[in-house]
Amino acid sequence: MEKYNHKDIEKKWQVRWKREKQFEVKEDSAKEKYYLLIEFPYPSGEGLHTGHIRSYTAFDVIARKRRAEGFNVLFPIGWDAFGLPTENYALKTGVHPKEVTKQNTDTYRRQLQSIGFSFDWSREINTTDPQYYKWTQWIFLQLFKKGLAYKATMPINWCIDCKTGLANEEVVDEVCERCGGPTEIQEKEQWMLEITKYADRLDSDLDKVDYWEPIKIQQRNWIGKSEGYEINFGIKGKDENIKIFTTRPDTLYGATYMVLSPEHPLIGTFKLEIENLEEVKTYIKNSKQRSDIERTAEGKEKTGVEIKGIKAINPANKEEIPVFIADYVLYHYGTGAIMAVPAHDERDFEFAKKFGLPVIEVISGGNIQKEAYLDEGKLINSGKFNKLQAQDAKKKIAEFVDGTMKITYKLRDWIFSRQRYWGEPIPIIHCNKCGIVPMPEEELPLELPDVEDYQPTDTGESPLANATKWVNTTCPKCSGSATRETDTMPSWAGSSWYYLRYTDPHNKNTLAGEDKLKYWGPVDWYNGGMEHTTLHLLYSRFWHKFLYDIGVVRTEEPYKKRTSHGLILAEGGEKMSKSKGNVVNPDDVIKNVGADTLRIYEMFMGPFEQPIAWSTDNMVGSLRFLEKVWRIYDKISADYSINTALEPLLHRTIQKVGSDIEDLKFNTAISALMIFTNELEKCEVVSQTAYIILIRLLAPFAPHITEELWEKLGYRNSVHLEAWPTYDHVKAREGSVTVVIQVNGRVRARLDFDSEPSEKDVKKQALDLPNVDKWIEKKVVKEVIYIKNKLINIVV
Ligand code: ANZ
Ligand code: ZN
Repeated sequence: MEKYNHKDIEKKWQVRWKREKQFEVKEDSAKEKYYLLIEFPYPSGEGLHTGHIRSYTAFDVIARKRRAEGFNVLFPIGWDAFGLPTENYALKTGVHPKEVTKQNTDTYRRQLQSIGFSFDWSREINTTDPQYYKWTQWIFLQLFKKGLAYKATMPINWCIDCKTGLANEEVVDEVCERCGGPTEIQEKEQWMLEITKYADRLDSDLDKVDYWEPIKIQQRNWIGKSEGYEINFGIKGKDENIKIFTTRPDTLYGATYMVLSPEHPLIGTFKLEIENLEEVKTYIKNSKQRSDIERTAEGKEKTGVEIKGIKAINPANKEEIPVFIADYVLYHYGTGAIMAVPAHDERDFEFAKKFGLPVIEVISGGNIQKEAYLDEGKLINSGKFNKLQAQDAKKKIAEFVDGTMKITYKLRDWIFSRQRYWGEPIPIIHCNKCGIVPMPEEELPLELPDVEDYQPTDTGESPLANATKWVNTTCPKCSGSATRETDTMPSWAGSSWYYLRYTDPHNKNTLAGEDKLKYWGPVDWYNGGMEHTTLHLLYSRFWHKFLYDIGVVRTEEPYKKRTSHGLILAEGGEKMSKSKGNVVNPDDVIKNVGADTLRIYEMFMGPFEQPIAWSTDNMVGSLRFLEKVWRIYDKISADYSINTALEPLLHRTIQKVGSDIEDLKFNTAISALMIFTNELEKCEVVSQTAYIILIRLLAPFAPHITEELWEKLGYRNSVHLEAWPTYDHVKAREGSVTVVIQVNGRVRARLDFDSEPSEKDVKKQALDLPNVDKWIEKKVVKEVIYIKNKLINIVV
């Protein structure tokens, strides 16, 4: 046979699959559906990243396996195309963002097609298409009508370079997530979405979904549910109270001072009584420039000012305690005020040391001379509550001082305005007479006007404000003259519901037909970047729950299962970046070694969930593997009786490749295929049956070469329409050995070996097992008795 020529083969099949619309799907009630989703890419100017290819290949493998298992598989793709990078690039080059987006999506489409992904291209969507964002705007209007979208003046994070407001989630380590530039706090009128209304469900419904554990943990931490009590502290000589939120009412007798956040309204109320008002005011002014993250950073030097002339009363022991303002207390958490217990809280401890405040130990067990004691223990110095366990004292002390149980969340409302051009216009009209008026739904989409100048402004207004013709309109209510909202939506808007549109992408009457949503929903498996856990994933769960509440979707959660992939780094382990010149261009790789080799290499390079560095040297191994598979074709024979010795390995390979794919262990699945291929290569002739199985198992990973070989084998149908191979449990275990492991004659574990193990191997592996180690612990191993292929007894 001729040499393996990836270029011709890949071209040939890509053309044919497209012509035959092989991966387009329709609803089919006779078949069970499976909806697989990968995060749609942001079409950047750099083109497709090797990292995209890693996760897309992985899920293309799963999509192909599911089809082979008989499912009706929806595996769509589209473009998340609004956003700052495109706009910034457009500003730099003078090309309109619309044109930039078109160029970029064309490149991405060509690149994705050159890798042979089995996407249903007839369902391609683009968030910047007015026919798409019509429905993004429609959802916004529903949120507005239910009171979940509101306008408020808020101190927000402002990116100085991008000249736009950012959500809290978009500021990472004090810099703008998009441009890496500095951010500051500015007071701005903003559209907000009340995601906090859903905080409780977003937290508790995590119990109902199958998300990878680190993803659940990260979401839970971000939502930050906290159960505690609100307790009132009196103010000496006044009727007012200071309400605090605490999770530790058991430490109430140790509260030696109080702290108000600088924004706390009580400071205004007591203006006349405060003896050092100037000092207090200066402190408040300075704290405005610090973000919440900065203010609460661990180990940050504590600052604050005592409010002189005001004293609070500890409700437990009626003692007078001083009141401070300090920026380590946040206004938007709890009640914006705390009781400070330096003996048992680290921040309070640091603050008390600095300001020479008393530290009273109320939970025994620590060394409060040195540090705050955070753990459990018995109460001391706490009047009639002494000797109680801290846990048990919580409720009792809270009740004693009339505290009320309270659940708070760290989650804040979603800042939904951006002062930039390249986003969905917010469909709201401002009328002098009627106020804020929603646009009539029939008039959607509200298209982005084609302006000449979309440069961000220095006034903090969106560039749309200059599009006078577009801005000036009439009020839908009173027909008087009115103006349009000029802020646009953040790029997280379009991605919050895109998975719904894929089910019915061309629908003109609704965001997706009810029957389609019913058939395809919910997404069965969704994979994406860990960096999207607190942004996109949380936002889209929120929108989905809202759509559920208004009867648009039928499930409470959008995604049944969620996993994440590791990043691909440049050779040497650094991040790939244009400025470092270390970006691997997939086009070059495909030209040199082919898409199938690229796919195999990216699946083989390392554990899927871990970051891994690119290595062009290692990629050659993947090419050699495919060449080997190709060459074995010349050895096949129709004789079924040969290679019987390989039968157990064949069944084990089917078993392992199948289960490894489900566990996202693509690297070990490929290594199993390599082992099997090497064994076939050693045979002088290879039975067609064995070869066919190899091709079918390899097909999801390397779709082109396997399709070509399939055709050569004489099949008319695509290999990708074949059923997934099955295996025989008994045969898979043939020749394998199970050794029972005893410690002092008691069975503690078992070890499985594919073939007869050496005595040394058994001993080593047995002693390494945690369940065996536990029984040996620090005892001396006196004797190890081994009965070949059956049993090992460790005597201690
Ligand atoms: C007294 C106390 C004693 C506290 C102690 C802790 C330990 P989580 O679990 O994160 O909800 N706190 C309350 N409101 C705050 C605010 N606006 N800014 C900064 N800190 C605030 O933390 C709850 C605890 O954080 C509360 O319980 C309060 O300090 C503090 F030994 O009250 B604690
Ligand atoms: Zn009006």
